[in-house]
Amino acid sequence: MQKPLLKLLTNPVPPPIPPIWLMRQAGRYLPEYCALRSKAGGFLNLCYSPEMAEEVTLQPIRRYGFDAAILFADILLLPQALGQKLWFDTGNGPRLTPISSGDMLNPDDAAIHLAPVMQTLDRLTRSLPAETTLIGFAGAPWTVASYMVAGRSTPDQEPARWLAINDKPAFQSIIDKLVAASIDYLAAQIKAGAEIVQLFESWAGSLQGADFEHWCITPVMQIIEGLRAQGLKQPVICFPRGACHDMGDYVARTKCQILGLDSAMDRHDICEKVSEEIVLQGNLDPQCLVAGGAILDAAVEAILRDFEGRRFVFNLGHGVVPQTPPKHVAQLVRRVRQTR
Ligand code: 1CP
Repeated sequence: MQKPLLKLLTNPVPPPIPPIWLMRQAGRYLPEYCALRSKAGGFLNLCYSPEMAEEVTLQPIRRYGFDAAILFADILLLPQALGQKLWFDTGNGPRLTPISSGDMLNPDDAAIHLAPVMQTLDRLTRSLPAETTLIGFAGAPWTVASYMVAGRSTPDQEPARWLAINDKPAFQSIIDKLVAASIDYLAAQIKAGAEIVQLFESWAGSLQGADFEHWCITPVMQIIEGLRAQGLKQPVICFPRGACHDMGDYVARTKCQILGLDSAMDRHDICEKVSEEIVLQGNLDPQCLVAGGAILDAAVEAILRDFEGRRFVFNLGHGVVPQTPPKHVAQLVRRVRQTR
């Protein structure tokens, strides 16, 4: 039997039941994740231990039987592999020593640094159920650079926007290093067993017009081109969260195969603008998953109705939030898989 998610990509006819997986399906809403994280003594220890990262990736698959497992890692492991200091302060999210130029990055030891991630994928190819697709990922360069320049999470990516405007060559040198390193990183993930890769552009919403084209579209296009140039044909999911750009143009230029939609994107508009060759993914509001009950059922129903006749992957519009009751996730999966 072909895996449902991979079958969706090769078959032009939409299946009666869409495949389902969730961004951040592993994480703090699961008690078994919290238990292992405290045993590991920190989030990064989890990411760099192939045994524990494998276990955390499998936890939501055991509970819910999702159609895809996403590698347990983080978009900020790549800057760390390029020599930037990274740590996680409990409660405060990621911290890095800020950089202002690509000269401060060194790709020489990146592959050695990231070898445990490849071991996690290799283990997963053997431990996942036969029907589950394995997804690898990286952050898109603009999003990753926004953390590298600010040294932390920022609501509007001001430090990165400032550098991009005031010293464009310096910011370009960071983006160029990230493009090259992301191609190598994703190619290695594919060789280690990832069957699809997702590029997370979580901060697409802070740029528009020519800036969006230059810092969001071009680098993502270069990464996908770089993978194809190596003969790697695995599908790529792009998730440009909050983008105000025309999504028809975005998919045509990046040449992604799957487009991830955030919860604010208008499903009717997207269905009109994006070619039917492109598989859509999304876009349940994670807050509906916190609410559960009739609110959740109605939101799921609306998505199934709006995407009827389209090839799509059921997912959220952003990651599962820590306050989500695990039983609401079970309700969601049951509802999506219930024959209509
Ligand atoms: O246990 C903890 O406290 C750590 C919380 C956590 C987790 C579970 C972080 C820190 N990262 C992750 C895992 C993770 N991150 C995965 C794999 C797990 C899965 O999806 O099931 C993935 C794909 C990511 C990707 C990621 N990391 C993104 C893109 C998606 C998004 O959420 O927009 C981003 C922006 C990050 C940076 C990051 N890492 C961690 C946090 C809390 C953040 C976000 C910081 C911010 O809000 O700006």
